[in-house]
Amino acid sequence: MDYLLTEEQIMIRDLARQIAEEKIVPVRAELDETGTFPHDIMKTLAQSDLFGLFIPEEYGGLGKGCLELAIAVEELSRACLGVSTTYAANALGTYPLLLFGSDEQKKRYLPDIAAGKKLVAFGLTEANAGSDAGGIQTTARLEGNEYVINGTKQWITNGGEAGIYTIIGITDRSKGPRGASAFVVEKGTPGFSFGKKENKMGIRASATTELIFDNCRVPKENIIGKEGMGFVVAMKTLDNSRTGVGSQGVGVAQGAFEEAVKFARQRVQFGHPVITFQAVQHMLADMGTSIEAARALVYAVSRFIDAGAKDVSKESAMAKVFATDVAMRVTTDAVQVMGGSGYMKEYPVEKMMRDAKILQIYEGTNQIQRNVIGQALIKEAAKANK
Ligand code: COS
Repeated sequence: MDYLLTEEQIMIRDLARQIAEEKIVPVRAELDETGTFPHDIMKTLAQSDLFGLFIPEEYGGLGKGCLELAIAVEELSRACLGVSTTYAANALGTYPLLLFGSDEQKKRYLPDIAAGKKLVAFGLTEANAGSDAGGIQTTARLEGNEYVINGTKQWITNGGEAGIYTIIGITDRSKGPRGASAFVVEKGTPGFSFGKKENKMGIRASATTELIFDNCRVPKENIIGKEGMGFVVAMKTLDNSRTGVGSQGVGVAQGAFEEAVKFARQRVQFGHPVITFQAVQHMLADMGTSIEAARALVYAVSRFIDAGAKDVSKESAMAKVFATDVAMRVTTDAVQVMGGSGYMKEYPVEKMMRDAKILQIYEGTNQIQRNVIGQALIKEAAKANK
């Protein structure tokens, strides 16, 4: 379908696609097998200015929006979700600074992020605070001119690899979620270390670690926004980034779909290529249709955000839940269309199916997304009744 992309957006798509095909496809199986972080690919993305896409020009970026980011993420995801997770988590970690950072913080951090010199990670999740994001235990206590941070963050994408971390800690426990605050912490700060690297089912090229804060002192200027705004910083960050997870879903589904079509044209059974059988055609028809619907929703919500919409919780949750459920279904069906071959590591779809699963879990499970949508519908209905 023609999404009426501008010439610039088409250029971004083509550039990301070229990098994906030339640099990612040849190594994705090995990165997956060995769980190796894609340093060289990150360098290529940096040299191509793709880290600066969504960062304002005044801070060294290209000043583009959510749609351009979605287009780039989709293309990288079409090749390898492990690589695209590393890239997309960088945007997730940067949003707190972009949305709530002071001009000073932006000047200090954004140019290096835009240049790809430093990766970013976002630290909200903890052992006992996943879906229940308000339940975090990490504390940040003000002592003189410094905050002293204590606690452990869990399952943090880009942990250990990133130079900059935006994290949420409790500054006033008595206030519940309103007692949380956001901070920026640099790698190398005394008292800040990393736990074990997780051994994951999928997205194995991406790094996932604990962040351990043991009396880690940061200047009080490292607070993002004001004390007590941490929960809102986290939620608004996720509101912006969840469409990006949707675009990961579109990309991996597209990659798996193309593999399934290619295979079905070549594989002969009962004297005919299996694509000539209606049973296979119907599966492919459903896969292609749902990918197009997911892409249309992700692009529409991205454009809505880029147009300056203020409250996008419901729409971004819709894009995330729809496109990632499509990704799981399509990658599973791609394995099915390819039968025994699809199940073997010789073909990329078994990896795509393993990779796709995380999309229904991270940045808020798909059950949480449905809660967010449900709460928004209740609010809208109450408003309409007034
Ligand atoms: N934007 C601004 N404020 C928001 C918000 C949003 N999108 N969502 C919630 N808030 C505010 C609420 O208005 C409320 O503020 P007040 O106490 O001032 O009224 C506060 O935050 C708490 O909201 P709520 O009562 O809805 O919180 P719950 O404890 O019920 O938890 C959340 C609901 C939103 C935390 C849950 O649905 C969620 O998103 N969980 C998933 C978290 C996640 O994505 N984890 C992945 C980690 S990062 S990869």
